[in-house]
Amino acid sequence: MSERISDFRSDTVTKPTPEMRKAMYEAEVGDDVFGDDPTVKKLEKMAAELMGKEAALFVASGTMGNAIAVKAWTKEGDEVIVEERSHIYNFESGHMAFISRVQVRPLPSKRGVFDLRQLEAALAKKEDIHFAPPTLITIENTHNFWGGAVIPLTHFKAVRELADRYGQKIHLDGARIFNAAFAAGVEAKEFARYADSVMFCISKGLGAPIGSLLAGPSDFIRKARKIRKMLGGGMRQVGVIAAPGIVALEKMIERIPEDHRLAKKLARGLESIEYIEINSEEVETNIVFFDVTHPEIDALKLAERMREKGVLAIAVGRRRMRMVTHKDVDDSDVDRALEAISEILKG
Ligand code: TLP
Repeated sequence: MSERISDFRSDTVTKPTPEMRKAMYEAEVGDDVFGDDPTVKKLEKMAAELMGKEAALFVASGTMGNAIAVKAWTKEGDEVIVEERSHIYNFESGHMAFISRVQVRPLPSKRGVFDLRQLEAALAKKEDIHFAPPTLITIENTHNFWGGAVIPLTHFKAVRELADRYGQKIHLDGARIFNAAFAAGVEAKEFARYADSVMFCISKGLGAPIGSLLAGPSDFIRKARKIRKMLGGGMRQVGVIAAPGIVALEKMIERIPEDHRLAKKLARGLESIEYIEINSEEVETNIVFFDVTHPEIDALKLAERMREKGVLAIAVGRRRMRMVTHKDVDDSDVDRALEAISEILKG
């Protein structure tokens, strides 16, 4: 096993910068359940402003932010419309059933973009006695399991129009909203304005160690704060973990295009390796999915052999792999990964 590790498993693996560690050390703190932590308040205010919303709430994780949002917008027995590959539906341990007791209706999509006729058909059933009433639509941007795809603003606008026509709320899973914003050449709040609430993560491409922010109208955030408390997420001197989040929002957003450049480079390199199937044109942000078509080496085996060479990636299926770029990998890590993969598949 090699000493140096090139870790492409996720952008969640990023370590806090020295500036973040210093901010943690120096953070002014107070009891946040009493509303006394000035550092948390500052982070929440910054988050609300960035998303163009009235208020925001600091939560432990993206999953917690999404779970609280669903709980706050729905009542048990409601239906929540999600995209079939979405994180909130597939990778959050079923909190919608467990915590909110709602029914989930997954709809297919083209790279995260709903067929609007299908979406309208799902909403139009609302008055029928047979059906669970839909009350919430969730959208994910960028869309993780569509390979970091960017959902265009035009789609947000169209979904908003339908949501308004049928009295629905929209929650945006914006775990990587700044990646979407850079790729689309707009500000993050341009997406958020079509949603009633938005969750975004500071613990991914922005490099903070912990946490996410949930933003929305003041009364929604008041309710969300109460739900967070019920879930055991009311913490005390939280400033020590909010402080690196402030550094993340001030300093790290602007470096995100670098992750996109590296992902593109990785995708183009993979394209020229035999037994790899990928369309590098589809790589829009920092997430790279590809298929392994080797007759003897499947994705699991490839990931294992890569690990022996000090390169980490995730096999997400028998043939499918995911690699994610972030601030703690650079050009030399990408070169090394390409070399390792081509060596393994060659021989
Ligand atoms: N995604 C993680 C894994 O859970 C797959 C990753 O490595 O990509 N929404 C989206 C779109 C996400 O990608 C994630 C995390 C979350 C929500 C949840 O965030 P956390 O991990 O903070 O609970």
